[in-house]
Amino acid sequence: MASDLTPQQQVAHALADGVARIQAAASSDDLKAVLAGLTGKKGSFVAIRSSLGKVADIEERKALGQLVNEAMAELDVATQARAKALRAGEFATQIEADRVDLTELAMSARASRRRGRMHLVTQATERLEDVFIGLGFQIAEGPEVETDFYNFEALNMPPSHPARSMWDTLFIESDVEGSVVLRTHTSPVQIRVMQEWPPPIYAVMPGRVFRKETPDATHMPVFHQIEGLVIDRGITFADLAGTIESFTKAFFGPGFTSRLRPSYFPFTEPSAEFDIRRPDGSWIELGGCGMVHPHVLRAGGLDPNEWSGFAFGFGIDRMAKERHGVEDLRDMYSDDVRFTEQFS
Ligand code: FA5
Repeated sequence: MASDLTPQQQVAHALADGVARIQAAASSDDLKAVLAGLTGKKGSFVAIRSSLGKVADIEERKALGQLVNEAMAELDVATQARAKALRAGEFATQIEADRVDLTELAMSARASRRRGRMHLVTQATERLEDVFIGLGFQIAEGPEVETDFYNFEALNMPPSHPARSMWDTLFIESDVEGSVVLRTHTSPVQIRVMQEWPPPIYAVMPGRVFRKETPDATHMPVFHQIEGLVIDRGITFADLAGTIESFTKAFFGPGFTSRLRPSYFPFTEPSAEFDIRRPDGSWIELGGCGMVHPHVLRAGGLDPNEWSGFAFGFGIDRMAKERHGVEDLRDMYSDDVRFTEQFS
């Protein structure tokens, strides 16, 4: 500070200098540094304040103190104004930096043409539904958590019936132990449909089923079935065989044929296993079928003397596997989009 200036001039000089530096601050951080310089230990105002002690006249000292305080207040106002302006500018810069150009995104998505694909089982289910709707069937659905009654008892498997062990059942905790299960097959939906729909019935019932099984190339603990149920007057085994053959050709293509092998299911009599023959001559089992057992018709509220019918249950996952030549069922559940993208 030049010593030839009066104290008043020193204050005015420091104030003008401070305001100029505040206004020149280029960022909030810069402003903080400028303030520290002005009001810190080495700042001009600290020097002025300490020199006040040397002013002998009390009134003059008071007036000078007042002047310094006013100058500090002015500096404060200038600081607030500059800080506000800087914040607004910095906010605008931040917004600009964070801006996402959606038109650019949309254009790059279009350019790479990356589109999702439906899961193979979903594709197969929709195709199965289309084929059966084409054959005159309707679609029905039932719950995945079932009672023992629908999953077993109404399907001609009373408690302790040995056929219950054909399915490794997963139980849900309930008041009556063992009375609630994760359905082991879609056959319980047969009973629900018979109870709700007046015959004649031509229905397919796709859905997820659960079994306590270790996954391997052809088995999953959670998989999908499509149940079929036809109830009408005078339905015979020939209708069942004809329906399955028409379905095989419609779903897999003209190079495929089907065969029925005698088998056992408690809810159908007679019962059969349904295999398809691939164009290379090999066979694969896809499901079970048969004529609906009279006990099952009764559990569904129908008179076996008036109505007869057939039912079938196919594994959808295995159908998808066959249709697309997938080696291992577990690959279909790998959740790897590169796998799904191979099939459309
Ligand atoms: C049944 O579940 C009977 N409810 C089918 C039925 C319905 C018979 C109506 C008669 C009348 P099964 O347990 O065989 O049957 O299973 C049917 C099909 O589901 C099998 O042929 C197979 O294609 C498929 N499947 C069975 N277990 C698995 C599994 N762990 N993983 C994937 N698919 C399976």
